[in-house]
Amino acid sequence: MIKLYHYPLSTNSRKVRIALIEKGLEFERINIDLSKKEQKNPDYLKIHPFGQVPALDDEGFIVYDSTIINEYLEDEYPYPPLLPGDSEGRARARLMEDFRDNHFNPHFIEIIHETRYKPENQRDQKVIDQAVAQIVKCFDRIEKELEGREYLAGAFSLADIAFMANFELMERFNIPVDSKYKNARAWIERLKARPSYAASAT
Ligand SMILES: N[C@@H](CCC(=O)N[C@@H](CS)C(=O)NCC(=O)O)C(=O)O
Repeated sequence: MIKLYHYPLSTNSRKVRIALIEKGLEFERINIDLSKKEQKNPDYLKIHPFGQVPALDDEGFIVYDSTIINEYLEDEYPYPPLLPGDSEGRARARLMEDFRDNHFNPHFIEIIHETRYKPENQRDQKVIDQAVAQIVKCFDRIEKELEGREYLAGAFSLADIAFMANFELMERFNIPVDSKYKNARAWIERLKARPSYAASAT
C-alpha cells in the first residue's frame, strides 16, 4: 500500500492527501511531527534528503515534494485525470500550481513561523500583516484566471488542489476574500464542497 509521510497541519502534505483521495487511492498516513523536528531524524532523512514533508513511498519507490508527488500520481494512476488532456491546459494548470507554491503558500509559512513556533510576546505583528496583505493580493490574479471558468485550468485539476490545501488556514488566520472577488468566492465554496476537502483534513 502507498505510504504518505506527512504532518496533518502541513499545507503541502494536504495537497498530496487531496490528490490521493481524489484518485480513490488507499494510503497509510505516517505522521512526521514537525513540532518535534522529526523531519530531521536520520532515518527520515533517508526518505526525504531535505528533511521536509510530504514524502511518498509507493511499494518501495520513494518520491518527495508535493508538486512532484502529485505529478507522479497523475502519471502512475491517470484515472480520474487531474490534469487537462491538452498541452495548453496542462501548462496552464502547472503555471497556477507554481503560482500557489511560490507566491501564495510561502506567506502562510511566514504566518505559521510567527504564530505557531514563537511565544506570543515575541511575535512580529508587522510580519503577519504583510503576509496577510500578500495573500489577499493573490486574489486579483485568481479572480481574473477564473473569468469564464469553474476551475483554474477549466476542469478540476492539480492547480485547484494546491490552493484547496490552504483554505482551512485562511479561515484560521481570518484572511478575508473580498466580496468583489465573486469568481474566487464561488470557486472556494465549490472546492470546499468536494468530499476530498473534509476527508483530507488530517
Ligand atoms: N517544495 C516542498 C516544500 C515542503 C515544505 O515546505 N514542507 C514543510 C511543511 S508544509 C516542512 O516540512 N517544513 C519543515 C522544515 O522545512 O523543516 C513541497 O512542496 O513538498
